[in-house]
Formats: sequence, structure tokens, C-alpha cells
Amino acid sequence: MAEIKRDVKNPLLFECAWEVANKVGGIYTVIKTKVPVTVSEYGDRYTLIGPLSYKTAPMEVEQMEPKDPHLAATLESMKTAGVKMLYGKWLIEGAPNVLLFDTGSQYSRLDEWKGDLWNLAGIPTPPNDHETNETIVFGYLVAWFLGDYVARQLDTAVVAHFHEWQAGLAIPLLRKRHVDVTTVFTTHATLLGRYLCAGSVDFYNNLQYFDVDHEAGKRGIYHRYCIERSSAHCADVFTTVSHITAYESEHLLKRKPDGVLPNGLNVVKFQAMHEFQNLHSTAKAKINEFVRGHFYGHYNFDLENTLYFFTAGRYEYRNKGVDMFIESLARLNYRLKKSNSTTTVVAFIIMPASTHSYTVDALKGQAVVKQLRDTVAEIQNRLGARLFEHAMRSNGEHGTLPTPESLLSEEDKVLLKRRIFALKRNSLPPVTTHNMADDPNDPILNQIRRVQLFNSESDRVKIVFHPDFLNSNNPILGLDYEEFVRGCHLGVFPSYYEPWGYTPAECTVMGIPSITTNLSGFGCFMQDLIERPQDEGCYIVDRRSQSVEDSVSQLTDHMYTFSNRTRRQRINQRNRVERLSPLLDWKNLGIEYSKARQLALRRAYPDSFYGVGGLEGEDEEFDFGMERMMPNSVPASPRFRMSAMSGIATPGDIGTLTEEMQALGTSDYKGQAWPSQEDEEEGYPFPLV
Ligand code: G6P
Ligand code: 1S3
Repeated sequence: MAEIKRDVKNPLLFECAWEVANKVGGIYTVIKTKVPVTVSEYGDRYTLIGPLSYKTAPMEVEQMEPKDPHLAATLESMKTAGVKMLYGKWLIEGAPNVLLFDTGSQYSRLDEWKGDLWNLAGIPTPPNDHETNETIVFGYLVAWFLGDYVARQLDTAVVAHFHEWQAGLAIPLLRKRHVDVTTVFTTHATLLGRYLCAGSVDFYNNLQYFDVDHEAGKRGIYHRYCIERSSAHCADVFTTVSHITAYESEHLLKRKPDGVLPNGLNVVKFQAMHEFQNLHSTAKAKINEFVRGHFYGHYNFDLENTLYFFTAGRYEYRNKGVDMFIESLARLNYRLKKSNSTTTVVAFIIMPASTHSYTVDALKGQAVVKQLRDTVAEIQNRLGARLFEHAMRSNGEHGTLPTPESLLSEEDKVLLKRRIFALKRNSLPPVTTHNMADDPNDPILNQIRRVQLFNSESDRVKIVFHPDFLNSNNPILGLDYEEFVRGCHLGVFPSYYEPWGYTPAECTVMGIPSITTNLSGFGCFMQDLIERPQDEGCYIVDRRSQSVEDSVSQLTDHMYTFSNRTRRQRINQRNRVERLSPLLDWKNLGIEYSKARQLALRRAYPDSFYGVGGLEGEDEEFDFGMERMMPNSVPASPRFRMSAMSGIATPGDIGTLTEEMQALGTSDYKGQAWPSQEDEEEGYPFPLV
């Protein structure tokens, strides 16, 4: 049979993730926000593959017939074999092609596929792990699809990009079956890393020493770990989202990533520079309204001198650094009180947990404010009518002004008094807005109890724990997440385990200063690109080379310094933060994905790049199809480090990697220097609940 020579210059791209048209967490944000730049590079040659959820898909996808006859034939043959699927346009910006497989339609083959997986890769699978079962069926469906498709379509090279272990299983299958596609695997965390960090191990100092199989087995995730590890090893190109996770992957998955693909965002630039400042003002007014209600009866502080701090994310108490946040808030409270500060800080914790409902107290707070506001509006109307009538009846220049007493009737006074009495309260404002399912054992509540931040009148730091997603339709704190962030003054994310960290990145593009750590991918990324990130409103707590006690002090210092800023300083800082947003724009970061795909193509089809005979042949320059757009609108300040200024490389620059460099044992992600175990103080200065 004649050798097939596929076109590698205009390849097809299939990008596969469990969160395609299926919002679960951060990967959905990665995929969805990246679509416009990928579509601009690949156009109709780009298709996303995900699971079919009948609940969400009808809202997200418009069904259509495939234009590519090979694709149509493949889908038809799979349908004939009983596979249910949905092919169409994903209704998001960029409107990419999307193919969703209904895993439920193929559960009858689960046991057969589990047996095959064991024979093929030695991966065992327990019977009752639903997530793994889904992964297996989905992986086999994707491998089936790609295998069938490239057997029909012989002209063009196919790049298949997979995200995270739930979508990765097709990679070892494609490799074992010698399917003619080239693969990229991107992991957004490691399973073992997440589990180990959530416990109380000294993770980063011991990364090299973990007995990975044993640790995975101990936690009942050995089979999942095997899927993740085989995806990483069988991919032509293995990448992750940050250097810190690259380091972790090297030790826990035993393959050094080929490069780093930092997560971007779709940055929306306003016509007028100050537009985002106005948005801050209007969103803050809505948070003010909530605060008035929540703190009724103890509302003795000035909203003009009140700052809103917040943390948000998946409820991973230790990994997301909520332990450190609460401890530092207690210390901030102490320092503000000691310095007789008149500033009040309201700290929000937005982390979905299991709850029963809103507390009566929280609902009542909003109700009494509304009643008072309605009553004042009624009285205002009546008072206005009286004022008008009085003025009309006065005789021209001999007219008199009404006395204030005559304007307010007895009835008005009684009504107003009743409303004021309703604001009396015998208890302190609650620290949480909801009835928690497991109140006595909730780690956040327990930590709040331990540091006694109970919203007393004398406290300068107040706490509101909102254990649910935000939504503009909520009766309490009725704002969407984006609006809420815009209305706040500072985002605080002192994570211990954070492969990337979209929350501080989102703050940055909205012009809201944030605090993160050098254990988060985002924190390290900003530290690598900006000379003095703290000057730009991007504070980074060192959780790597100093003791936990010192990290807590540093976090407290940052929050204390911020609390003492004037309004003018805060406005200036928001402007500076917002100017960093091009660094996080997919228009700049999308190129790293292009490079990863190019590397995959070069590895799979070296003859098409280097000529037959290998590296000595012609090495064509590749046009990645995208212009790197560095922030030319950014003024002289902030001071970017060389790489970012020149626009040649981000820290995740995969383009510098060549096969020869690998042979020399180098890689494009920088090794991290970790403190030795002796340097690190043992234990936490505050209990881990
Ligand atoms: C924005 C608005 C200003 C407002 C300020 C409040 O900059 O454009 O009109 O005064 O926000 O800032 P603050 O940090 O006190 O919430
Ligand atoms: C992961 O989601 P997480 O919050 O569980 O992937 C995200 C997208 O890459 C990343 O931002 C985050 O740090 C990871 O932890």
C-alpha cells in the first residue's frame, strides 16, 4: 500500500474535554474563552468533542449536518452501531463545531471495554466508580471516532488535543491502535497532587520522594491515576498550565512536560478607559445595599470608608488557602483596632458548600431594609405633595415657607418609628447567609469560631460566608459573580495548591487588585513577567521559601497596607491593574497552544518538516498563524521583564523546545528551586480543621 502523506500545513484540530458545553469548573472557562482565537486560526477545521448532557446541550448547541463527507460517514456508521450523539455549533463567541457523545448510549459495552483496557494497558477498574466509568466509555467513543475518521479521511493531518484525565483515556487507546493522529495532552492539575495537598503533608518539599503508586492506592484512586499517567506518557506532546504544575507532573506523573500553556481570558476593552471604574462604583452600590441589610442593628460604620475583600472558588479549605485568609483577617482586625482605624473591612467568602436554605436572619435583614426604604419613599411622596400644596397656596411674595414639623404628619412619624424599632436586634449579624448542612464540622465556620470574628460592633473586620454560587436572581447578595468582583476592592487567594487560578486572573482583567501566592500558577506567571508585581496591584505572598507564620504575617501586612490606602490611591491602583490585562489575553497566550500543536505535528510527521533522513534536512519556518500582540497600549509603567517586553516568549514558551534539546535533558519549563525540608518550619501556627 502506498504510504499516506497527509497535509501538515492545514491540519484538522479536535479538542476534547469533559467540560465542552458542560460547565463543571475551570476547564470550561479555558475552553470557552479560548474558542475565538482557535477559530480564527483553524476556522471550520476545528471541532470540540465533549460528553452529551441532555440538561444543558439543548441550550448550548444548535444541531446541524456535518459538511465534511468523511465526518458525516463516520458519524453515520457510529449511529448505526447505536451511539447517540449531537453534532452542531456551540452557541458561544466563535461558534465552533462541536460533537457531543452520549456515554449513556454505550454503557452496554462498559464491561467489554474495561476488559480491553486491562488487557491493553494493565489498568484495573473498580465496579462502582461512576466518574471512571464515564471516563472509560467517553474515551473509547472518542478513540473509535478518531480511528474511523482518519481511516476515511487520508489527506490531512489530524491533531487531537485532550484536557485532563477525564478526557485523556483515548490517548493510550489511539497509541496502542496506531491511529494516524498526533496527540497533545494538557493536564490542569494532577489527581495525586490535589489529594496530597488537601491532607496535611508537606507537599512541595517531598514531591520527589512520594511513592506514587502507594499514595494513589491508599487514597483509592490508583485506577484514575493510571489513566492520567498513561495519558501523559502516550501523548506526543505533554503540557500543563503552569511551571509549578509542570514540576509536580514531572514527579507525580513521571513525565517532564514539554511545555507550559498558560490560561488566558477573553479580554474586553472598553472604549473609554474609565468605564470599568464606573462599573466598580455601580456594582459597589449593590454590595452596599446588601451590607446595610446584613448588618442592620449593628450598622454603625461608614460605607464611604468600608472596603470589600473577597475570596472565591471551589470549597477546598486548605488548597485554596481559606485557612490562611481567615487567620490573617483576625490579625488584620487586631491591627486595625490597635491603630484606632476608622476603616471597616467586610470580607466575603464565596464557596459553594452543602446547605439547606438561607437563614431567616439573613432574609430578615434584607426585608427590614426594604421596608424602611419603601416607607421612606412613601413619606417622601406625601411630604412632597404637602410641600407643593403649601407653595401653591402661598400668596406670591408674601408667601411663607412651611415649618419642618408641619410637613411630617403624626402618622408618618409613627410609621417611621415602627420601621426604626424593627431595626433593633439582640443578636450579632450572622457570619453566614445560609443554614449549613454540617454546621458543627464545617472547616470555614470552625476557623471563624476559633479566631472569634463574630461581626461585633467593635470589630473592624466583618465576615460574610456565602456558601453558594452568586446569581443576580438571589434574594440575598443578588449579583452575578462578575458584577460582585467589580464591586469589591481586593480579591484574596492565598492558595496552597493552585495549578493556575482563574480567580485572581479575572480580578486583574476587571481592574481589581488581588493577592495570590507563589504556589499558584497565576502568581508565578505574573512574577515572571512583571518586575514589581506588588506595585501593579498584584500582590504575591511567598508560601514557598518562608514559614507558614511568615506567610500569614506577609498576607496580613498586604491587607493592612491596602486598608490604609486613600480612595485616590485605590483608583490609581485599579488603573494600573487593568493595564496588565493584555498579558492574560488569549490573543497573546493562544500562541502557546499553536506551538504545542506544531510540536505534535513535527513529532508525528518529521519527514514533512525535516525531509526524509531526519534533522539534517530542510527545516521549514512555521507560521503559527497568529500575530503575537503584546500590549502596545500599555504605558511605560508597568515594567515588564525582558521576555514579556520583547514579546518573544512567555514563561510557557514551547516554541523553544526541540527534540535535540530534549536529548540534552533540557526543557522549556524552568526547574523550581524549593527550600530544603530543614528550612521549613513544621506545622501550622493555626489548627487545620
Ligand atoms: C470609581 C468611580 C469613582 C468613585 C470610586 C470609588 O473610580 O469612578 O467615582 O469615587 O470608584 O472608589 P472606592 O475605591 O472608594 O470604591
Ligand atoms: C483547575 O481547576 P481547579 O480550581 O480545580 O483547572 C483550572 C483551569 O486550568 C485552574 O485554573 C485551577 O487552578 C485548577 O484547580
